[in-house]
Amino acid sequence: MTMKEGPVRELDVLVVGAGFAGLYILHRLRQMGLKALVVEQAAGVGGTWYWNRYPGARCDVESLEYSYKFDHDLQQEWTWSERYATQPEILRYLEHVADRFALRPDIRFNTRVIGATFNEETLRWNIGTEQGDQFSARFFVAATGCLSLPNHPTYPGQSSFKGKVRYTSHWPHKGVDFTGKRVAVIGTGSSAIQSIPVIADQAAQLTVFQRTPNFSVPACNRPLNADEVAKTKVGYDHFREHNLAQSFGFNLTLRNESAQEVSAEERAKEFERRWTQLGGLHFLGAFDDILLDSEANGLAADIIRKKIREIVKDPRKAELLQPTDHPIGCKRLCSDDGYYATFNLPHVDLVDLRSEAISGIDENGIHFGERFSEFDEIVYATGFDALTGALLKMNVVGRDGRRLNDEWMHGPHAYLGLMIEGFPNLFTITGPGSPAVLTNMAMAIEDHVDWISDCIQHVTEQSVAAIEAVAEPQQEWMTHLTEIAEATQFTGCNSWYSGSNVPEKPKAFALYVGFANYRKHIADVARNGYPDFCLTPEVATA
Ligand code: NA7
Repeated sequence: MTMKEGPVRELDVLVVGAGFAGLYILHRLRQMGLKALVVEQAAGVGGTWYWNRYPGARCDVESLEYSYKFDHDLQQEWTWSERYATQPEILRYLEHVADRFALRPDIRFNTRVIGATFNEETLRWNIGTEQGDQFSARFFVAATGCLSLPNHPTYPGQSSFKGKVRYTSHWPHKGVDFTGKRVAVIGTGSSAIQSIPVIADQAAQLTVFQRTPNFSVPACNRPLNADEVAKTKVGYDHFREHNLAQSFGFNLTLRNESAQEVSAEERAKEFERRWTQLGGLHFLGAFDDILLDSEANGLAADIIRKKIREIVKDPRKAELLQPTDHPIGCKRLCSDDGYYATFNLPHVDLVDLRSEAISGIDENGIHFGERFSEFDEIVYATGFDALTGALLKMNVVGRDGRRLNDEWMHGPHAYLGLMIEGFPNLFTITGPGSPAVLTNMAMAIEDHVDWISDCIQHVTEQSVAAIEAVAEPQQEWMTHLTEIAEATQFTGCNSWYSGSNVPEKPKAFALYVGFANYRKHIADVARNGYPDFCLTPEVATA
């Protein structure tokens, strides 16, 4: 990036992103008396919850868990209305947090970072924005989110389409009324599975274009009653500690037994309880080997395949909806509200893109296989360039002119998912190399923010000018992480977890499986004074 001439604003810390991560770290840094600024490309706070406003959007982690714990009063004052919060409610919560802690004056909205270069003489980051701002910051924090850069497929003739084009990841703020419309939805991941039943309610005709059938379980969402909320609030600290000690940082209601060691009746009973009462991700907690052992995984997958056959009346659709090419949980398990039953509606159709690929889009509709259908609206629910996409979009250049995009050409390498060798004083919140999306993100973010803030405090107190990850421990960390992942079911499919949903992106699974072990490990690293990091002392001035 060529920096424009003009005034440079000096900061202690520049943070990119005003979602869960950016808001909390801004609060922490200000408490530490540092001069910090958040730069956010959206017009408001919320991160992923600002953009993903598609109908039916909800979090798949329970609302009492998917919220900050750092402030006792905030935790006590805020009351969630449903077991799984909707996007509008989560966004209201984050707006409330921004106001409650008066964060907005230190957030620069509608501003996108397009370049960040480490200056080896000053040991500071020079950061430039599309809007022409220039910053010089001692620390640079990427709170850019794991699911922020959309993945949009391209088709011949796409731009000639005369109808409306929608993206679940950038949904219009005023909503969309599909009443009487002929609608195409491309994709069958979480966003599609949540929005399809709602769109089908309105549309005159809905055609779902499916590349890979997905596993989905009823969310079993419901309003929260005052008693259960009060009970959780009374013991909130204990509730949080218990959940943080779980492998994924939230309560999966894990049954500590193998799926293969119980009787067929007992197994069926447990799965049925998960399907009808606990719902969503809790299905994976039915037995403790579902995500570890392919036989156990197959038993869980068979239940869902059977459910699909029972629910979907048309045998052709029921067959097409069967997920058969990947283990359950390998792609993130979807939580739905009537997804499979939607295909019983006479105006809802399903197209299998593996046998009838989209060959082009013209002004009136979509050509697929030997067929053509007219549409008024096309909805792309095609996911994200996850985990690395937003980071790499910032054109980050570290020591010795090393470009992050080159360093990660074959997949991301980072130490603890917090720092990257060659990029001093750059911190990533829930970056590749950490458990990130394999957790309750709200808790993973808080842990990382606390770790990073404490690290900044430590190096400042020790008169350290720069802290950097070191190549060998970083390599060992990535090897360790891969060994753990390969002993699970997570590496057995094409998913956004491994980048294989995006054409040309290197396939690499860079998530640490095991949140409880991970957080203990990073806490030990901090407690032991950051061994395995390279600390450059400040040069004394006369
Ligand atoms: P996902 O889960 O990545 O789903 C995207 C869907 O779009 C998935 O079914 C993809 O099929 C499909 N897709 C992607 N590219 C194409 C093309 N080119 N043609 C047809 N279909 C395509 O993203 P979501 O937004 O639904 O959910 C992301 C996460 O957000 C979710 O897990 C929650 O944690 C919240 P594929 O499976 O790749 O064959």
